[in-house]
Amino acid sequence: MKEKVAKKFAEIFGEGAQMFASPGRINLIGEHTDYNGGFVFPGAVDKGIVAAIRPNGTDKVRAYAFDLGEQAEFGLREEDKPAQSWACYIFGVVREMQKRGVAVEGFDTVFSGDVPLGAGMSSSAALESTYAFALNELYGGGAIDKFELARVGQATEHNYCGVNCGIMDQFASVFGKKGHLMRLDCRSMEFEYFPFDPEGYKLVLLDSRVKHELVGSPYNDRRASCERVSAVLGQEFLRGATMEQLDAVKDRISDEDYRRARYVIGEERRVLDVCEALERGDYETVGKRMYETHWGMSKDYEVSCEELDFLATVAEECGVTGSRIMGGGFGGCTINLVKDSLYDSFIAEAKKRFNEKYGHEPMVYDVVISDGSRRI
Ligand code: GAF
Repeated sequence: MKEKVAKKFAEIFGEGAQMFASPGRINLIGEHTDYNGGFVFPGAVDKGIVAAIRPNGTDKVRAYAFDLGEQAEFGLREEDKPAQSWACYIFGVVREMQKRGVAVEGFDTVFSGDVPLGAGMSSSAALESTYAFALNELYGGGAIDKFELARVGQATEHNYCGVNCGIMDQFASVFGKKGHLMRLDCRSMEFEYFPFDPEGYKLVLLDSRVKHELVGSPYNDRRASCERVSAVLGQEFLRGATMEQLDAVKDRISDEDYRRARYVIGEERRVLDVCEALERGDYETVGKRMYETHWGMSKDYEVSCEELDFLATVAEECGVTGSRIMGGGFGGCTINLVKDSLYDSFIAEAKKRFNEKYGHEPMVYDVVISDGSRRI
């Protein structure tokens, strides 16, 4: 990708670009817990965004999205928000860096990516992290720390893209480390790297290639449910709440909000269980918790869909150790923890049965845990 992007930049804008990259992410477990102040357990992957960038001496950004074949031009002030949604990510990062005192000036840029879109692997966080990292290097003397760079991406989503996301995706993209997952406490922001190389197992993603755009903004609605329940419990976050506390306020909240909170409280426990299980090499427990997460996300949190429930069911029937929907939901991938010996037969069976039912095969991505944002 680097050569391709550099070549395109030279063609459109000339020589002298600097190159940056940031990855997408997987998440082993801990879904919809980040904005509840809870734990997440992501890792960066070997798929991401690569950008070429060079200051152009004007007060305009000229950006070319290689994969779309589209160009956008926009200014650096709040009122200059571009029309194209992809360009809003770059614009948002520019604005958020400025708010943090970085004197961003006009630049030319070309970017390309290989994070599958709509797969729940955070292509948008990869894009944000790439530009946050690059602008920090080019205009900020590298002074903004990595957590703040992750917050720049998150604030971009909130303020310029309409998604009230948590910090997991941008954190994973910026902090990723080859061969390691990261357990992040989204309340204290403390985190730990966990070496991850389960002997005898593989992590593989099955991408249903469906994206269900639900009416309105379902992600923000889920977050709002959690915030309503926290308020009734008198807590800042759902993190730390118990099932007993939730049951005690059951008649003061809607049934829907009750089920949302029940999922989140259960998920907090599952992440910690998985970390403990990993430390003793107990992959059976890891896998069990993954299935529990899947069905919690499907029945209580209601962010799954028929196709992903089907993939998780096929996995279970094939004897796969763990399988669940990954990411925000409403389509995308399952993440599967599969014994090496089962891998080939599971993939063949899942492809065949999914194709019979939905008329296309899922895409298969082997997970390679890789490094975070960097200059390349
Ligand atoms: C999306 C969001 F961007 C994350 O912050 C996180 O909430 C995730 O959904 C669900 O765990 O990827």
